[in-house]
Amino acid sequence: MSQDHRSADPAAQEMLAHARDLGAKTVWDRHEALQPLCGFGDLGLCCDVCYMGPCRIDPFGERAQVGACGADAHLIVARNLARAVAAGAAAHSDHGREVAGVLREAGEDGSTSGYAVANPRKLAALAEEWGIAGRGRPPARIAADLGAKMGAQFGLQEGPLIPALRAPEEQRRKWDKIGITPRGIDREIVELLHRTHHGVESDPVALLRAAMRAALADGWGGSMIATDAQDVLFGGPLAIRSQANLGVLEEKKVNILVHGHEPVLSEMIVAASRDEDLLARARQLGAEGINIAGICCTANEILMRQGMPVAGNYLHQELALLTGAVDLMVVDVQCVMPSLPQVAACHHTKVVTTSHKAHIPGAERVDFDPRHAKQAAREIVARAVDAFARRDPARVRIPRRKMDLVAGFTNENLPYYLGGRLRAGYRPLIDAVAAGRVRGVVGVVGCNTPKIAQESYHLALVRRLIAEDVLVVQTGCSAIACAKAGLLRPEAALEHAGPGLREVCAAVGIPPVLHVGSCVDNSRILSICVAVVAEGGIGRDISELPIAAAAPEAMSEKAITIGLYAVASGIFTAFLPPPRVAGSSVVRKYLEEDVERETGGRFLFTNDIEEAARGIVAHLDSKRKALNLAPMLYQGGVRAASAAARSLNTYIPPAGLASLGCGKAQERTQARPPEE
Ligand code: MSK
Repeated sequence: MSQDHRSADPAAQEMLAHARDLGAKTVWDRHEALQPLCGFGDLGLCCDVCYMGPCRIDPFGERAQVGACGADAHLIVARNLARAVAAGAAAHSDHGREVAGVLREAGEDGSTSGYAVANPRKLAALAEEWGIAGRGRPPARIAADLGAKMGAQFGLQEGPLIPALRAPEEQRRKWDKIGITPRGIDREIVELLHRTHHGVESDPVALLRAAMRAALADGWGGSMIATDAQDVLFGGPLAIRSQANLGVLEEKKVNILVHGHEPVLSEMIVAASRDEDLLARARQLGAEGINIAGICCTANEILMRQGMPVAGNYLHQELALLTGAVDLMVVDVQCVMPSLPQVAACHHTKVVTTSHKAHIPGAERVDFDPRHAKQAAREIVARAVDAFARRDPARVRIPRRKMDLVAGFTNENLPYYLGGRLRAGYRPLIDAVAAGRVRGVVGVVGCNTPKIAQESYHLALVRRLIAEDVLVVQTGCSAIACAKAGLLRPEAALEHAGPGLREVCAAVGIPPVLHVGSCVDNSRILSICVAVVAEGGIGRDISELPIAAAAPEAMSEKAITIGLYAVASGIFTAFLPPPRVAGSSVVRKYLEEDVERETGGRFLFTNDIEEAARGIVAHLDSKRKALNLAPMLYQGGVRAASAAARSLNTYIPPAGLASLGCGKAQERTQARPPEE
């Protein structure tokens, strides 16, 4: 049976067919077994905040219109969304806190095993920004002070976060006006959760503003701190070549997959895999070497800085284990499926958890303490080498699919790639936008979900945008999707880009799709916006720029938080599938319309990728018009891309969402939540 309704990636399709032969269950099987999904939950209309319920609101007005406490549909939907935002912000920000702690310890007394300052230039720039004495002091001491000060931002009770002061003045004025200037990250998350407790905040719009404040504390706080601290510890990325897809697994080598999010672990495993004694042991057991590849955002972290290959994104995590070629998968936090040990049991593969925050029954355990990082990393690599000896070569099946890519772009290095060493800056890009060669810049980010054929929306949207002369910047699993499809190669400009974007990419030698990192590195996209505003010429504020964002296959609470901080930062954001907001006209109207008057940004919620693409292009054109920029130089070359987008539009929305018109193409038929 064809698997193309599950994934657009031929490697995934091959492994899904193999999964059936092995009798293995994957996320797609589990998702199908859950159909039909709960219609109340899908609409956001189920409330389990207190123990009088769970209460469910009838979207058709025939039965209960309020919960036991009196909360109506709008409050329930807003509360559910706010709780998702708090969880998403907590995940990113806790990651930032960990890295800030490692940075502090790396400098304090040298007790942190194996970590040191790799990027003194960025450290010096940050020290100046954060008010830390730098001149004449050893980098380690500066790092210790910076790490301590970054850590203190999490508990900051009053006053704006230091990194949030990077936002353009006009944007900060808007935040002040509606009271969403972010304070300490922990404080914002705790306050938001307090306000969602039974009997506290009863105004859905006030709650959504509080959610924006917590989201801003993530984007301009926790995530930005994570990115900065990681760059200091592990080095600022530079454009780098690598490869992506399951074909990066090597038949004759020990294969270790690193999966999760925090590079504190994965960087050390890469280092341990180069230790001569471990390599010698691998050779003794018949392996030709040790191959490290990544899944999800850990993949992005070691790709950006070390050029390590990427095995896949979120929906690839189980498929990679089914190859029988993975000797060990080591995971830390976030986006790690609890099913991994069961899938790994099809072969000899070990799954190892490492974080004190994340245990998986059935997995092996190596406690990872950054103070003894190298020791733990060596232990993990040694276990993988031993597992290789138990691999059955006859059961190995690696899809022969891998694709070249270029990654490693950042807000710091992009000016050099655009303008060269002597003319570094965003001016060439700004001039290209002003002259109508480039329509605008769009960040396409986020996850995969079994609700949508894997990658189909990412690829349809990105191909469509670059054909419309839009420069695309990417993070997370979306970047991996485009990497696997070849869109991160410079040649992709010749194959897919519109004529204006093609000229610019050819002139400066960049791909039309720029990979800027992991989920926390969405902060790099904010920083690019800040730099473009500062350089001047196409808008005095983020909301005036011809830019937009999209999360075409969103799955996690983090994605919702990222979307909300993008909107709060003045960015038009297409979000598919929509979060659970369809049950409240008030919540949808605020997030899709009214919020634009307050922050300059807004959401487009839709299930239709073609509608998202049209909305984004129309938004860019409206911003160009408002700025009085030149008309686009070339208007052709987009029809084929549009047709490709339509052919990949395979998402079938749940009945509940369809009924309330969430997305354009749905009909008001067969739309009832399941009977009680
Ligand atoms: S890993 S949050 S599935 S992008 Fe950052 Fe991918 Fe989404 Fe996780």
